[in-house]
Amino acid sequence: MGLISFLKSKFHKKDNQTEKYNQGLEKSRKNFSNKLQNLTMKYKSVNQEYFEELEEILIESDVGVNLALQIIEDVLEESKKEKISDPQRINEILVDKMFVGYASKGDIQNELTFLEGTPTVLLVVGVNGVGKTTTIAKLASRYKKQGKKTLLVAADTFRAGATEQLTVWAERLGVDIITGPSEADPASVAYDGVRKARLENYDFVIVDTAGRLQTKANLMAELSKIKRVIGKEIEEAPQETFLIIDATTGQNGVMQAKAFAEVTNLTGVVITKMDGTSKGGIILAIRDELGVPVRFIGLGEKLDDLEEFDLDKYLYGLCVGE
Ligand SMILES: Nc1nc2c(ncn2[C@@H]2O[C@H](COP(=O)(O)OP(=O)(O)O)[C@@H](O)[C@H]2O)c(=O)[nH]1
Ligand SMILES: [Mg+2]
Repeated sequence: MGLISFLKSKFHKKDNQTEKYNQGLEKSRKNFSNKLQNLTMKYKSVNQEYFEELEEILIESDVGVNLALQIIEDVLEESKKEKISDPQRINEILVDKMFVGYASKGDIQNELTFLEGTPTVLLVVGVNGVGKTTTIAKLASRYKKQGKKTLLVAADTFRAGATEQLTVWAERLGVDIITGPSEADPASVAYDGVRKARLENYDFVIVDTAGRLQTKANLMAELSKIKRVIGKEIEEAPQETFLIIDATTGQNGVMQAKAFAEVTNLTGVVITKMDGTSKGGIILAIRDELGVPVRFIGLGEKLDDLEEFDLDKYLYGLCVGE
């Protein structure tokens, strides 16, 4: 059984476990799956042009050129081996290969892990405007609901209003926050936060950063200083470093991801604003370029519009939906 049929039987219409994904991925689905359907209707049997058009559809969905070429090659190989020329079935193989493209890149791990007695420190990085602060609020809300004693740390002391924005979220969520004076050294605020977390037995600490990407050397210096001071308080911290990428920035987002991956050891990526793009293939591109798992995706501006990344739900939302 191909993946599409499997997903259709896995996600029954009645239960709403894919509702968020289906809604958030609506634009992407309209783009991707309509194009696939049109292509299927245009050709009775597949040929060279069919595969060229298929490759174009993948690239237009921001899957990335390298991965698109690879997926097409895999589909071609299997279709030859199995002697399949029906476009409908070729498209099913395509989705199988998209799955493999993601899954073969390593770990699939999403939820954070918490250990008794040591706070889990999450460092959040990414350029201005991608949705860092919003994602931090969403994560704080999620884990607070799970009973985790959560502390926010406003180490973005660079952008005017950033500390205030995080403070407003902290108040709304009813979680604690550590701030510093404006233009304070981000590392010193981070240090104060992690120290408080250790002394007062917090479970979860989320550190907001400015993520300035003027030069790689600067960024590297700033992030490694923050990491160093955090590590002084809690040896294994930060246990997690998430890069936030705005899906609507397309291949530019992929470039940012590569730049950050070069200067810091990322443990996950969060892709925001999936609801605002028609090019949902960016998840596959990021995974292909970085090998880092996509841990969560943002599907809207509201607090509960953050979902744990699930490859099955994602591919279902992109290709089938409702
Ligand atoms: N539609 C949509 N908007 C989002 C999402 N995540 C963040 N935003 C919006 O993106 C804008 C910038 O977010 P912010 O958290 O301030 O970005 P930061 O500069 O990286 O901290 C805000 O208007 C957010 O509401 C998302 O998943 N979907
Ligand atoms: Mg911010």
